[in-house]
Amino acid sequence: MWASLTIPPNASLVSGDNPFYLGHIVRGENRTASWTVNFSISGVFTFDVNISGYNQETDDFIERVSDTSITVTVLGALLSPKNKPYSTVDIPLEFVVGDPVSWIGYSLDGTANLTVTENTTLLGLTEGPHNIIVYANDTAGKMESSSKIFFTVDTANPSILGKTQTPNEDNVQPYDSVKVNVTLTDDLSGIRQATLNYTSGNGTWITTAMTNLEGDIWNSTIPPFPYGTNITYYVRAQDKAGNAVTSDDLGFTYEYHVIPETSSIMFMITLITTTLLPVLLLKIKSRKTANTRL
Ligand SMILES: [Ca+2]
Repeated sequence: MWASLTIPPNASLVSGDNPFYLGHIVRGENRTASWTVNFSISGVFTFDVNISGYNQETDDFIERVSDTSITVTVLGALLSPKNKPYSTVDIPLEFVVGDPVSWIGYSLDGTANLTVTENTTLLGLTEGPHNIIVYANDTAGKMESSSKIFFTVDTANPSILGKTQTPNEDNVQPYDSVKVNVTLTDDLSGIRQATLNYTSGNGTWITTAMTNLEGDIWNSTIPPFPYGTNITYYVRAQDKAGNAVTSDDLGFTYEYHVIPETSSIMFMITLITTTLLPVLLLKIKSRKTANTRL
């Protein structure tokens, strides 16, 4: 036996085979066909379900049509808030209703329903997570609801806790790329993005995206600059609610001066002189002592 569903206008089949194969049915047996249908408008919808197949005993073709009516109220859509973090404590409550309704209300954080007649603003929300459901009654008094929307109020800036650079500020030479790591945290919504901004003092700032290496560590690289260049840089971090802060805002100044390449050679010469000289002197002294014995 087969069951087929006539989909009414303004409705669409979401899941379920159509026609739906019910298998061989013996007398007195029940079989179930199921479909999921989506409605775009409110109204009274009639479904024609057509059952057909052959009687195995008589070989007669059997066909039955049953019509079932259901009333559907489509609330429309809850446009705001959305499932996301907000950087303000006042958030618009915006919705559209598909058809005439007798009542609209909402429940914020599970509290008792508050009646609304039009779009409004949720005022003075506390920092942290919230949820909201909007309800509507159709003219027959049947209640429909939106899905529960989860959102977060986060007005606090991210934190820039620490910075390391490689090579160190006093040891950057020409041809050295400078790797900058910073620790960025944000309690409520988390870090969305960070940039490293640097200038060689020529009036132009270069912005590069920082990469989240692991955990709270974000990284970017400043390319090599010639000897004598002064590099100034800052980090800008933005959370998922849109709050942003720079290391300058927090009073941190990041800069370095590119030293000559030979500085390292000079350093090696100094090292060799200071460590080898005592050894040479010691050897000369030892030989003199040996000569004396002869
Ligand atoms: Ca934040």
